[in-house]
Amino acid sequence: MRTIHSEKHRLRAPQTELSGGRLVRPFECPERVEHILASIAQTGLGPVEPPVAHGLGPARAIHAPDYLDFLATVWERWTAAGYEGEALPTVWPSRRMGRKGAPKAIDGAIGWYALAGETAICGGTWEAAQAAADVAATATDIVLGGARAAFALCRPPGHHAAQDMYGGYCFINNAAVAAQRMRDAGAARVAVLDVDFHHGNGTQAIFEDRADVLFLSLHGDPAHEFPHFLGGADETGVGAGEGFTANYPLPPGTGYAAWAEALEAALARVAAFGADALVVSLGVDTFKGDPISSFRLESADFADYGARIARLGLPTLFVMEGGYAVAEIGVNVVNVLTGFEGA
Ligand code: SP5
Ligand code: ZN
Repeated sequence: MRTIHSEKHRLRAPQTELSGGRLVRPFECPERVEHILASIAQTGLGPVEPPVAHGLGPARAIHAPDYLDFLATVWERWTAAGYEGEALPTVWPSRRMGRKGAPKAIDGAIGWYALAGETAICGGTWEAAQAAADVAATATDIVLGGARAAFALCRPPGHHAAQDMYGGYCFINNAAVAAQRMRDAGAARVAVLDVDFHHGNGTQAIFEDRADVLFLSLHGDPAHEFPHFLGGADETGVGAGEGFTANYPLPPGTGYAAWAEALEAALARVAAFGADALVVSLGVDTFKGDPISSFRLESADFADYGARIARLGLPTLFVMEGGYAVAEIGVNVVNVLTGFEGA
């Protein structure tokens, strides 16, 4: 399997994450990618290639223009305001503060576009996010060109980013870029299967009112887990998209038997939908050793579920999302990909 990867991910190297009331070293760090590349080399998964530059077209197909302008300028505006730390929101347009459109001041604008406050913006974030979108678009084209599968080694991740919201370590929704690109290239029906520990709220928001993209997510129950406000089993789609969103919230401590049961239910939905292609939002924060998550998957389980996904027989794009047990992230990711290839 071919992997697409950009060294520009390193430009996203924040020093801070707001966690439990403290500023800590971010869980979503550049070393994650180095471990994945090492495992790809060690197992001989296949070549690792740079992306083709696509400009902002693929991101514009799913994100709002004012949001992309904000991402492009936030760091410059933050430093121009005289702030010395990384960019973090302190105010939000909360329930009793309804208004339309982002305020002029960067302090207000950053809260307008943030869905969560843990994710610090630093210089280089926008360039890295654009490179990740290029990675997704380039890998999509490999699958559209007839490959059975490809791996988009995106960083920063994307599945929490909505049309006009960043957070949860995400800025451009790489999986949504891929799914939309498949649609635009003529795939009539695309399924996005999100196996990251966290609910893919951004991807759901982008596709919830559409019947051409089926979104399915297995995740920690939002009653307990980030992103807290979305991901319930009762969210099944909106308007024309009713019946084309499927959530599988699972309790803290979920092990592979229960997880795999939910996966089989989701795979049956993909098959019944008659998808022409599959995008997998691949987060391995379901691993038992993940520092911010609560599922109990073992490394061998990742290979098993890669094989189950392969049994759909669909052209498949894997898009990297979360996974914060850095020492094991490479083995867990490559186990999914080799499990898929060996099936
Ligand atoms: C892409 C992705 O996986 N994003 C996840 C973002 C989660 N950020 C907030 C995490 C808060 C977790 N707090 C749990 C502490 C456990 N001791
Ligand atoms: Zn996650």
